[in-house]
Amino acid sequence: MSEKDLVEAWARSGMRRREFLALLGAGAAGLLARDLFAAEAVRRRPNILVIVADDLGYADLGCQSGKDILTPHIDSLARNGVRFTSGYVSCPVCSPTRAGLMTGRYQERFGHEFNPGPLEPGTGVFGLPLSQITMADVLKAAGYHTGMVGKWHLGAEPVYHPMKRGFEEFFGFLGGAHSYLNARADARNPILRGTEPVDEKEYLTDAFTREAVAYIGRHANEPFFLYLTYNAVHQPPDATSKYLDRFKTIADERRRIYAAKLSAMDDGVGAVLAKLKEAGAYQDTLLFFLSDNGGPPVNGSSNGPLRGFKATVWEGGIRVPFLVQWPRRIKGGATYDQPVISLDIMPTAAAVAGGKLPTDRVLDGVNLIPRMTGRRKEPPHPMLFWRFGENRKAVRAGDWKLVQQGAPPQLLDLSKDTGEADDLSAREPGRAKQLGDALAAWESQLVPPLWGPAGQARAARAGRRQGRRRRALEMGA
Ligand SMILES: [Ca+2]
Repeated sequence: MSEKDLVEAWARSGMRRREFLALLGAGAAGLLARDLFAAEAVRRRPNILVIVADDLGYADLGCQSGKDILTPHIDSLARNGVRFTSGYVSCPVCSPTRAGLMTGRYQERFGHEFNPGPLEPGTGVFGLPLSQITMADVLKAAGYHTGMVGKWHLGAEPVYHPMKRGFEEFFGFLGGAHSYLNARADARNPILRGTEPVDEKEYLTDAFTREAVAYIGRHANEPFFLYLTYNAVHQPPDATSKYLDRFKTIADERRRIYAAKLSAMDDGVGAVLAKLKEAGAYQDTLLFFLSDNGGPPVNGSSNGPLRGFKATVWEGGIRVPFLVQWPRRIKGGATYDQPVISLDIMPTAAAVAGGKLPTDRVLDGVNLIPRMTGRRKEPPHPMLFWRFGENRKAVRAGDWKLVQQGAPPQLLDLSKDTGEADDLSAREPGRAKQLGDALAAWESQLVPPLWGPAGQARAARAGRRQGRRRRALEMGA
């Protein structure tokens, strides 16, 4: 029996694959059918596209109840995918969240607790420790092409470059922020193609979109992983008239510039989706969209009903827009209310890619696909934890959350108190203690931070550069 005959016989049978294989048994035809089905499964593995926005508020997208900024393309991800209403990141600031996302692990397990601070290549030893296996490592090993466009913020030294951490292509910058209008404004933090500085002329958000679209064009015929990390809508407040002119009705200047920056990113997501469709890859792309932390007051963002903002462990710092679509497999237009976290992205991607996750270390994320299809009903995470220094810690278990934000712990019932206004710790001391004990047990698994908060790091740089460099390299090796 030829391959063609076998496929036609299966199509005529109307059977499930498993039934068809059972009918064929262990003979030559059965073996051939097994090989064919396995090969097709490999060929049809979805592309993986992770789009990270920077400092985007919880309530600024149309699909998140935003009113004054139209975001039709990002909203389409909610319409055609799943919107997670309690989607969290593992830190309220940029770099640690990205370290967790890239590894599927609470970043405090390996000391990546704080931002590296202002970028100073040649002086900093900060970076995602080399002991850590990245999502790009795993997907590359599974046969995916791996590319990155955008902000890295996981180390500026050559040893931490994205192309040393599993990515085969890179276009973007290594630091934590960048001018959108003048690529040469920051000579120490250039726009790079691979490792070479380029003289970028376009508005940076548009440039990242251009590069992402080109990447998809180059790699649509193989399974690919694209990590597209816009620095929009992070500071500085740079926007062009093309986008500003859309928001003449917004009187507040800060909000108007923010709207323009967000609108540029929304156009970018639209261009990426259009390219996926043009390349015939739209149905078979698993796409994540999220912000790396909550909106900060300085950029004009809004976290809506949530308390707090970037750099706090109130909901406004850690609960973010979190959208996932996979048209081939996941029914669109759904919302999912159980808490999930950015740490889930790597295990989910590895599961659909047939990638091998490391087994010699604790992973904290879980595969979200069975939750999205409804096959598994239990909450993905009985508890979620946060630590951002000694004064900012939190734990969420079901609807309950214990928050220690520079003050004695407060106990909150998120089912009734989205805005975290009503401290119930005096009324429910037993529950508060239980959550506090769980937090302490989790903390006992963590290591001390590899570096301090940015201000301390700057001070330390002057006096203890050599010692710290040795220590960080030792711990990272
Ligand atoms: Ca950020």
